[in-house]
Amino acid sequence: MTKTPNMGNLFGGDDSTDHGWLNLPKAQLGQNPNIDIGVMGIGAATPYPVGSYCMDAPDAIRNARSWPNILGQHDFDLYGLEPSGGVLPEGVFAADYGNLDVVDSAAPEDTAQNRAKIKAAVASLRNDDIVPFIFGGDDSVPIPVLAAYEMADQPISILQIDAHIDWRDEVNDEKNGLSSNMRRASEMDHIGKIVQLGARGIGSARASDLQDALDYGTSFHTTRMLKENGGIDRALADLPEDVPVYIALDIDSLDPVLMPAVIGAAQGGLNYDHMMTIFEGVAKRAPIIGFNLVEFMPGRDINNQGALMASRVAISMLGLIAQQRGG
Ligand SMILES: [Mn+2]
Repeated sequence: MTKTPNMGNLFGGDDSTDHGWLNLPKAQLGQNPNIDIGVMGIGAATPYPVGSYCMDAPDAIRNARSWPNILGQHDFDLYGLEPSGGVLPEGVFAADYGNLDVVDSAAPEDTAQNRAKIKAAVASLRNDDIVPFIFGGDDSVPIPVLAAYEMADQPISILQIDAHIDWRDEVNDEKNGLSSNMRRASEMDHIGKIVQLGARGIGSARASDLQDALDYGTSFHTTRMLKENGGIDRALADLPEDVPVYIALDIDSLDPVLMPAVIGAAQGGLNYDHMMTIFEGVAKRAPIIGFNLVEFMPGRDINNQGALMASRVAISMLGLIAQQRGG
């Protein structure tokens, strides 16, 4: 079998996992209080009985781009034609906290333990004033992550970007699964405004789920609305200005042609430029206090295309959070 080198290998990178994402330094919880942004892989939280099909996503994203000094090179997407020192402004530090030791099991005692571990890990980052930057895992991961924001000084906002609204109360009696994350979030006292972008297609919600979300006060902007002239600006105007916001990104919000590596492919999705416009808009509007990228499924990837896209989208968010922390 011929081994095809990825672009990182051409420039001296390697596929091993003993470097952090983008060659970031590795760190351990509670030991690096001077870090601004903490990357962490969380492969599972509360899988449905089918199992956690995204368990290998964090390492696939790490390995998509790993050549030395990648973060020190000019990024045209983030800085345009203004020569920059790289993705992370001077004096802003990110580190990779590795993969949390969660288990791929749908047994209630195991999922309860996963959720407890996730909540504790995210709380530890927050305790050190580190912005959690999470690679899932399926879309059940944000539930315990968001639970860890309970000590927030004020109710926080959520910006969800997803083809699916995730307001099911339960699926076969499981209330903490990937279809229920926004409903569970809405029940948390420390969650305020929820703005949900990118809904489209069939299979995401029953009419009663959508009605419950509207009754809660969720602002929805479907993918078709976002693609209208001024649609992204109108969507972000629904986000309370200067209120800390958590960004819950399901990578299936992207069009499946661009992001094939998902289980819930829905036609007519966003492209990378839409995503950049959304990211830059939210970064201008409110402090970003957490981010997750979930539902990337390496088993469905084609020629590493999805891994490269997930990595690129994440680099953009990393750079924008870093700009906020540096500014
Ligand atoms: Mn989804």
